[in-house]
Amino acid sequence: KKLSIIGMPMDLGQMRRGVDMGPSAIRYAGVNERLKNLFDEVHDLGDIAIGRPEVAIDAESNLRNLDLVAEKSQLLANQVDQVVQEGAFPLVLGGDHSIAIGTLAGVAKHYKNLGVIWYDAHGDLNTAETSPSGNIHGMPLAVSLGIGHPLLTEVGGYNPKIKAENIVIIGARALDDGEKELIKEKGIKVYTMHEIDRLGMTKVMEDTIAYLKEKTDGVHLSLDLDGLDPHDAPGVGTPVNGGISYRESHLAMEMLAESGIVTSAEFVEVNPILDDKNRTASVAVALMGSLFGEKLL
Ligand code: DIR
Ligand code: MN
Ligand code: MN
Ligand code: MN
Repeated sequence: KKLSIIGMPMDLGQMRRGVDMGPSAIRYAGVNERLKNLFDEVHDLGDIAIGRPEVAIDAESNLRNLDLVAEKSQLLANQVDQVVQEGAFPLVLGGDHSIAIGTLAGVAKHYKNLGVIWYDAHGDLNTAETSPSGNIHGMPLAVSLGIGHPLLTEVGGYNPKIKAENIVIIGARALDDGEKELIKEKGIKVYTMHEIDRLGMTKVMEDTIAYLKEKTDGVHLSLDLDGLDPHDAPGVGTPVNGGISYRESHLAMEMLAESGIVTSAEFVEVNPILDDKNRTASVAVALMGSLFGEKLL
């Protein structure tokens, strides 16, 4: 089993500076050392070149950094595509959540029915019309469904990447009105914090795994650190109280490891400037350990 780590130091999908340092923070927290015993080979491919581009709002669509996000997403898509082609597991380190546009564009072409687990306080199902912020990090799940600006939906050269019935959102507690409508219209499966409190994470993950296992041929885990409670993961740009705990998150990762369904992953929104002594990056690395099969005993 081979793992390829790709850094995507892009902060163009939102307004808080610092999330471009996420890949550095996660490497500093020891991702390579932590995962090297869980794979036969671990290759750190370094970072996608983002540079220091000048930021700009697209006047026509009101999307922040539209052209840049589209252009940089294509670079990530190409790299991820190559990793999957080589038979390695792609692990992408963000960056804000807009990077999922590129990750999914690179992964989904290799699957007929890619499942997606969206672990997040938010739905990331906005479009230019429904977005309260114009920030593309609030849109990647919609974009991957083929809903959004064509410059974004066409990344990778095909569209859509995924189907609504193959998505499971876990941890939602801050959905915008347009996102709620889209969830209902498309029948997207969502475990909000209410269901997590009520059913427990064990049941939520059992159901998620059973739901995806029967109809997908691969599963991408897109883990936004703001899915966790800000007490456990303070270094994020848009924290929301009442989130998933550290232990519940480990349990979720351990159950995914046991299931063997996950075929690609990304950990996003780690912002070391907003963090408390790199704790959020450390949480990300610990969760990766569980996702890839670390055992307590
Ligand atoms: C909000 C925030 N729904 C937006 N989204 C975030 O700007 O669209 N996603 N923070 O993770
Ligand atoms: Mn920057
Ligand atoms: Mn997100
Ligand atoms: Mn979020």
